[in-house]
Amino acid sequence: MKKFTIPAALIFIAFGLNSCKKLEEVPSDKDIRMEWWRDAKFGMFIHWGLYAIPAGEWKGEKLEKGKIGEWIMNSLDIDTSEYEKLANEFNPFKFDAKEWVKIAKDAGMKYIVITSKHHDGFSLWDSKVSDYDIIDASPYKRDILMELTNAANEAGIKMCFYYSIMDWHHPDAESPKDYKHQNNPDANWDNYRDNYMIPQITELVKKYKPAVMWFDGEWIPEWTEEQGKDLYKYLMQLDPNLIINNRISKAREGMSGMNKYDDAAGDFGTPEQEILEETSEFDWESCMTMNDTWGYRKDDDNWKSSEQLIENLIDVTAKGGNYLLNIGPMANGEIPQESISRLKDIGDWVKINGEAIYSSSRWKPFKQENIYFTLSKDKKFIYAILTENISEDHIKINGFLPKEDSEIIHLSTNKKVKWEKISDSQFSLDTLKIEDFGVAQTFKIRVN
Ligand code: FHN
Repeated sequence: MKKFTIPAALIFIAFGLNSCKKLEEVPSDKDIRMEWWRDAKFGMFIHWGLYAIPAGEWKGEKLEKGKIGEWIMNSLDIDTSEYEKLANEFNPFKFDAKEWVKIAKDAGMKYIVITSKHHDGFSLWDSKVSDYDIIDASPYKRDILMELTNAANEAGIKMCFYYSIMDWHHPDAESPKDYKHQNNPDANWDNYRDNYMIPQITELVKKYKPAVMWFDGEWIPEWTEEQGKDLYKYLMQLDPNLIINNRISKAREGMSGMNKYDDAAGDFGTPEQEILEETSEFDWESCMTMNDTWGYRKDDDNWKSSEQLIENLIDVTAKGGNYLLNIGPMANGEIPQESISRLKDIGDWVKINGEAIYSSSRWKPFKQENIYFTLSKDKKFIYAILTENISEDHIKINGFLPKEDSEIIHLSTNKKVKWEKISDSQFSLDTLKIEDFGVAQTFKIRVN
């Protein structure tokens, strides 16, 4: 229901006046704030909104191959007055928050980030400053964000919200200089920001207490680093435990997602559809689709294999990042079967090998030929994750030695593995000639 929350806007403006100073936080405080996130490693991204209805096709016209479903309004140049009618049809009668959370949990995901509002401007909760939301504009009239938050809390999964700064629906954010389907030359960005966007974000943080606010759509010229810093500072006052991605600022370096300058607002970098080549000192999370689209497209069948997704998780973890893997549910509330089956495969792998992933940190080097390494939180174990079977019965590992007289355990079989010192920095390890190799095999090596 629409009701302006002026106080939130005023608080934000007040911060804005004396802002630009970076939020003062000592590194150890940041370490405490980030601890659960760094341990989590694996999360579910959910892109869900009105765009799931056209699912890549508008009045018989199909999106080109490779175009993403949630951008249909822009890609097919659909007028706001036409697109917004989709809200009358949004009735996901098969949506089951507990089921979604269970699918994420069984896959080994520790947090969920859902699009509370994507670029199309439609909100998945009952926003007090908007009529363009699930309660006021759709026949469904259920607070999707609250149902997911409750289910996630119950399951011990952290609930997080994506929020698009750019908004193709609000008249004051609809400047034609940004996109051709926008048509308000008198758009008043400050009005949108202070009386709509900030109150919406405030509602989300206060009412649902998300663990992460995941911003996007920051590249438009109306948004500046200064506004990003103001918003970061404001949100940290609202909830000092909140974690915020770097897209609150202007520092993101294209799809590689890391910051192109220092002192930008935000806690972690956001490579998109990419995995960093090397590790980074700055926290990062690689977000990725399972096929080519974020929002559901009925004709997108370019699915990555389960093997590829598991190897991505290993690769990201070994390089010290998090992996945020996307699903694009259908308009009726169902998750595509192709996504469910891949998540099940990943879940099966992490059930056995998860201790090499969760709470681990990176080991240098993170990889030696086809062996990835991670280090346990207590630094007692190095995990060697072999991603390709080898014909020999042993592998040589360089750079460290197992603790004297210790045992190496093969996680899939729980068998003890023979090892032999070759030199002060090299040993060989019996790979057991694994017949049913699967995607990757983990060896747990005691080092301290
Ligand atoms: O434009 C969006 C896109 O639709 C999707 O939400 C991705 C996810 O990271 N981010 C944007 C582009 O950077």
